[in-house]
Amino acid sequence: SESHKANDMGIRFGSKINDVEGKTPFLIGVAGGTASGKSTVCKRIMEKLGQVDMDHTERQVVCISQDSFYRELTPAEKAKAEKGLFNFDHPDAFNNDLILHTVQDILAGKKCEIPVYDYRTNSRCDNQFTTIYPADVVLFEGILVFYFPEIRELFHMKLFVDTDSDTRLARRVPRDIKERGRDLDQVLNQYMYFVKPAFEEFCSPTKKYADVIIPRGADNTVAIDLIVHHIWDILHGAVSHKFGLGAMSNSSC
Ligand code: UZR
Ligand code: MG
Repeated sequence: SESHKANDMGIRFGSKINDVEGKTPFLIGVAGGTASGKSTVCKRIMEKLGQVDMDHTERQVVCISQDSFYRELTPAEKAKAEKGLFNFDHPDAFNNDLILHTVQDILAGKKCEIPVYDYRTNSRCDNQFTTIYPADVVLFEGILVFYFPEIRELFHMKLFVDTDSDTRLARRVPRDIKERGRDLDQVLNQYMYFVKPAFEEFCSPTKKYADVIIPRGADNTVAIDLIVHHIWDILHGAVSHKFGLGAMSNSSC
């Protein structure tokens, strides 16, 4: 069909990744507070673009998480982390150079290796990496993906998942206990001392950089449908975007 034809720039939706190596993917940043539904929004976008059940070597929409880029802690910081006294919601908790270089590689259409992080030990898994293959669309989600201007300005589209703080806390508590091996006191203390203040200081102010704010998160099917349609149009060259992946040249942006 017409919509599956390659556009002027050679973006072929439905072709193998080997064909897109070296091409700039459409890069989407997804920010928002902890447990706002960032991962779920990304999953929905991937599902709606029809990519989820594909093998990773064929898939053309990939999602990566800022959580994979937590930096190695010093022994003193590790001791603090064990007592719940390390601030994992601060921009300095991440290896931001690695984030920048990885995003630059992704934009260059290169295959990259991403560290694997273990929340139970608050550290990187030794010698474990996830391979990210070149794709047409890359989603990068995390609480602070819009914090540093050098990284922020690399996104072609910026989404902010805006979910009420009480809803986020209500989701965060069972998740930390079940999936991340914490106890209730530790979770609530960490939330009060670090997570909430850091959200207000570092994450919430980045909402102003978003192109689209998604109220309520993944429940907001209308917003997700609109975004997916827009991505689809860009991939098929119906709409231009500022980095010139689209086919139309007479756009105002
Ligand atoms: P999302 N986090 C941990 O709990 N432990 C770690 O070792 C590393 C990170 C938490 C971090 C942040 N904060 O709020 C959350 N704390 O992971 C971000 N405390 O993940 O975006 O999925 O909520
Ligand atoms: Mg997450």
